Amino acid sequence: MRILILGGDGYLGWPTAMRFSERGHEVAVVDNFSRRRWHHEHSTDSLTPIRSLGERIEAWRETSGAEIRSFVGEIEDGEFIDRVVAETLPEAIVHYGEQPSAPFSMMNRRNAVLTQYTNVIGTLNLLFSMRDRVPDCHLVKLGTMGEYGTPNIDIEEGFIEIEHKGRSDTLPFPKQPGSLYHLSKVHDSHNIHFACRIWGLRSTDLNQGVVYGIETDESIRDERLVTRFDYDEVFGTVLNRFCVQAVIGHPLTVYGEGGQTRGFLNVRDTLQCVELAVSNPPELGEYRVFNQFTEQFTVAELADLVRRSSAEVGYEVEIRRFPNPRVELERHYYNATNTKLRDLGLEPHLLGEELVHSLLRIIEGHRDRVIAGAILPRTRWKPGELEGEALRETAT
Ligand code: NAD
Ligand code: USQ
Repeated sequence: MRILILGGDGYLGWPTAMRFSERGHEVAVVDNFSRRRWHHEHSTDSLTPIRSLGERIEAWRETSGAEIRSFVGEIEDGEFIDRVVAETLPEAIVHYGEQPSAPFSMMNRRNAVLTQYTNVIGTLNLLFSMRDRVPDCHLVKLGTMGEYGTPNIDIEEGFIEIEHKGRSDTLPFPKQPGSLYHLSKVHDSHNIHFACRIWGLRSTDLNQGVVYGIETDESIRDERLVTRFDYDEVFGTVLNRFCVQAVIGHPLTVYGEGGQTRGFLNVRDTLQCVELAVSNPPELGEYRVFNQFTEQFTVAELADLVRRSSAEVGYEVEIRRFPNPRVELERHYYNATNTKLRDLGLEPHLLGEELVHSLLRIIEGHRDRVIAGAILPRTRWKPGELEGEALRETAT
């Protein structure tokens, strides 16, 4: 197949590009390097020393013999993305190319506007190009479990059957996201659903949970193929952060009570899920949603797992509760359905001490690159609210 990967220089996009290329597909990637730029602006960096996209592509060619084409530009530039779609005529588009951080989107007005503009307008431009250039193409769009928020009922996969005043219908599941980033994904979902209903496009919206891990089958073949790995308070996700904190002797930064529950998955399973979605496309006109995670954990459970696993390899780890910089429930009901990808054949890599050990080993190899000052939470959902409390920590 001809597959276009938007955000192909990112944490998930680069390993995905290699995976589809390895399977013999014709792969092209699009990126504007905004993730690299935002790190530069915040004086942070990936823990893993990632190569430029050009070097990665060359290393992949040497290792596998396969070519990956690249296009550098902004997806929200409608003419640019239209040219790329017209030139590559993809049969599937995997769309990772958005601003992915909740804290980044809550930092200030500029970042909030940038997040919603780049994410929502980027996807809208893409939908027009698909309508006009490749109406049969399958859009596999990365959404997020955070679109649903934490309702006090079971979370379904995109839609819920509702009975109301004696009548019933299947309608989009209610959305109550907790950040302006997560909200941008809700707007995307509405626009994509609209394009399927009105123009007859086809799409799979992958409501993905929090991803952890570094290695994939392709990235381990050559150190130049490694993907990025972030641990800073803006771009790092919770389990990746906890593992880096364990290695450098920083207390694990549990926000609030730590009872926040989320869906999680290994980066290897992200690749499996995206492959399953691409290989099993929906009908034209169909908009479907898969909840893409393999297990649910509370933040406190993850902290315990990291403490336990680290102790086994000689690290003494302290868990600390920090005043929660976010506005979110710290104790709540959470039960999300995730059967659709399993029905298609997903075989999860479950989280355990072995995985944490392997993460710790990889992190140890780069510990001299850790910027310790980037770890403490500084971005507040309500600026001013926790002023003066940032460093007042409660030992558990
Ligand atoms: P990432 O920032 O590493 O990757 C996104 C890539 O897209 C980056 O290389 C960035 O430079 C590029 N990009 C961003 N905006 C662009 C634009 N307007 N034009 C062109 N390129 C652009 O993030 P990631 O962690 O790989 O996440 C990929 C996608 O998956 C995102 O949409 C994110 O919201 C979603 N997601 C990620 C996670 C996770 O835990 N990492 C979980 C759920 C969903
Ligand atoms: N948390 C801590 N300590 C930390 C970091 C986070 O307690 O040091 C808590 C947060 O308060 C939150 C939970 O851990 O309750 C998850 O936070 P996170 O930063 O790991 O993840 P989140 O902000 O939700 O965003 C990440 C990705 C995003 C993706 C989302 C999937 O950055 O791109 O959409 O996970 S989901 O959470 O399912 O919406």
